[in-house]
Amino acid sequence: MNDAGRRQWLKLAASSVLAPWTGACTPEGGASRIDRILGVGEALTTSVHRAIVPRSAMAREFAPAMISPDFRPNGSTDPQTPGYLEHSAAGFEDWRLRVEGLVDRPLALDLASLRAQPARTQITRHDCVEGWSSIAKWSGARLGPLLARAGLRKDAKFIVFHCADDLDDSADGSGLYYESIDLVDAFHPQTILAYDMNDAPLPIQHGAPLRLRVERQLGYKHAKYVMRVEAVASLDAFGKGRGGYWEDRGYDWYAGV
Ligand SMILES: Nc1nc2c(c(=O)[nH]1)N[C@H]1C(S)=C(S)[C@@H](COP(=O)(O)O)O[C@H]1N2
Ligand SMILES: [Mo]
Repeated sequence: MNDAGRRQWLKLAASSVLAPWTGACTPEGGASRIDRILGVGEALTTSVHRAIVPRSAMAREFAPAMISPDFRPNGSTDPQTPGYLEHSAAGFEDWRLRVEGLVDRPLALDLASLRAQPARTQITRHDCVEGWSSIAKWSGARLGPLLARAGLRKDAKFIVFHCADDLDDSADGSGLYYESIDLVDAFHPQTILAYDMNDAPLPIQHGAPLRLRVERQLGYKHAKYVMRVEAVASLDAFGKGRGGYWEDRGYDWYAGV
């Protein structure tokens, strides 16, 4: 396809696929993944998604009345690793978020310092790959300014989130949840490390004391129980090298909604 042709196609795709897709999606539970509509493999899905929905676009935000009365907890809801149990028993008083890897100034921030960072509050819909959705209000530190404060280096390409929960109760840490995003998502204004849910401190079942919100992607990207944020040049060194706990077990790394 030549350039004019591609532009034509994108216009067509945007008007025939995207318009009804964004306009008609029900507030809860609607099939909103463009790749589901197109029904194609990951490589094409990712490029099509990125081509017709600019990655800088904002995820839809909702009115307070739309907040789900019972937001469904999923995956780990009560981590049992010894370090986590100590922190939760102490009300996360000595807990610190570490920001490290390819940064000039590694950080170790307690919750009070995180609350003093540039923040954002947003009411968004969480879409789980299993087919359910819930809406909540999230407040947290914006990831972009945090990385800038840490002096993110030019060779950093991905941000890895290391979590406290081990889904396999593994002895060697191979079952620890982790996730990763690229810098486009890391610096997106709606990408936050959330400490509040619906105006109250994040409950344990939803990821206390801190969880990622990366609103342009599916639920499993939203790492709960985040202990450490690591800037890296490659994802090869983690798990099976696919960029996340579920990715290592077959899920797509880019999970656009
Ligand atoms: N650390 C960690 N993060 C996680 C999970 C998990 O099991 N452990 N599950 C993921 C999945 S599949 C979903 S749908 C959401 C669920 O978030 P919720 O419990 O707030 O609904 O968290 C995601 N983040
Ligand atoms: Mo999920």
